[in-house]
Amino acid sequence: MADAYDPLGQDKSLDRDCKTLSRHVLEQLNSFSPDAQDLSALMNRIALAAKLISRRLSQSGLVEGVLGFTGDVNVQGEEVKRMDLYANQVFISVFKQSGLVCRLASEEMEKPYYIPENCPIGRYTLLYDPIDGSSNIDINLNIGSIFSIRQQEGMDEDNSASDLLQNGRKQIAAGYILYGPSTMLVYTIGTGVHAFTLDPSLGEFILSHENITVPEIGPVYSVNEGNFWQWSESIRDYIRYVHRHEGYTARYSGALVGDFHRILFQGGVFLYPGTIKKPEGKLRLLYETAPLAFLIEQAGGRASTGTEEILDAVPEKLHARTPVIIGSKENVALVESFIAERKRQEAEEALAAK
Ligand code: AHM
Ligand code: MG
Repeated sequence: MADAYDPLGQDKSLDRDCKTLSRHVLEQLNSFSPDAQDLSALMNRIALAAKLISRRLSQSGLVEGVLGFTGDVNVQGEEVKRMDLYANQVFISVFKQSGLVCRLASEEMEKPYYIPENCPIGRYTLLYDPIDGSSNIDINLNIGSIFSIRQQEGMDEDNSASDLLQNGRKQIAAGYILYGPSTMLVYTIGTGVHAFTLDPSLGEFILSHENITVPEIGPVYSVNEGNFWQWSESIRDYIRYVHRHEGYTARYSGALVGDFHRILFQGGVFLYPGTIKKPEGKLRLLYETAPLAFLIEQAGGRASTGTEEILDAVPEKLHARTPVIIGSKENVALVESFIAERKRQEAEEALAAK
């Protein structure tokens, strides 16, 4: 029906443009309580970090000192890129004086970073991977940032952050930012998974996909097959299976966020299993696999280490790694079935050898 105040019927597109991230969080929680306001403000800050990183990336080929290595090696033993450091610093700067976050922990910092002025009132810890898929930075391919928010449960004198060594079910929010053809922010606060797209003309993330569900099964398997001879026999069995059966296709970009994003929308499975050199795999639990596990469970999928749900895994240290099998329920179960079958065979062989 025509509206005297909206004769051109523009309400719909205006409504869409007003679905910003902070408003969405409050709507999801259906509350204006202090906790809801905090979460909304936290997500707003993360969006600001995303915009700053996105802006720098969009000009990276033209500006001196943005691309390339710093010459340093981080706590993970990996060479640090300039963008890794910049993005790490962006999150710190954005959360300084926020009054919200007392402590940040990231892939690029050996120990958590405290913001003492926030600690009397800051009730949250932010865990993050500032740039995921660093090898893609210098060649202008997709990269991401991953984040996770936990309640701060105490403050250690020794800076060990032992309260963080708890399972992923302690997360109150998690998500990622994908710097692709457009910049997208995908998040959950335990009420489904929602995606926002950055509108550069507005400088705002606008809701683009609400209540995303991952298909029960999908065609994609995403894994670095260059590690084939480094894997256990069970993972090789699975890969041989997908090679010999129709309906599977491989996709691997070298950036977890991009590969995960494809699977979230189209179904399939991403794997980073343990290797001979790295029995726990490459990816870190607290700020890479646990946040994505929270998202995939909220979207109706699964994330497993091969022996337990990722969200149940308890890290032994801040930078603990874990093997990961994540995606559509049926695809994850298929990989697990090969792991279980090998285990059964090994147990039988051990029994026979007695
Ligand atoms: P990064 O956070 O240092 O970039 O490392 C994580 C990345 C993931 O994005 C990606 O899935 C994986 O490492 C790729 O590793 P590989 O080159 O061993 O396949
Ligand atoms: Mg990473």
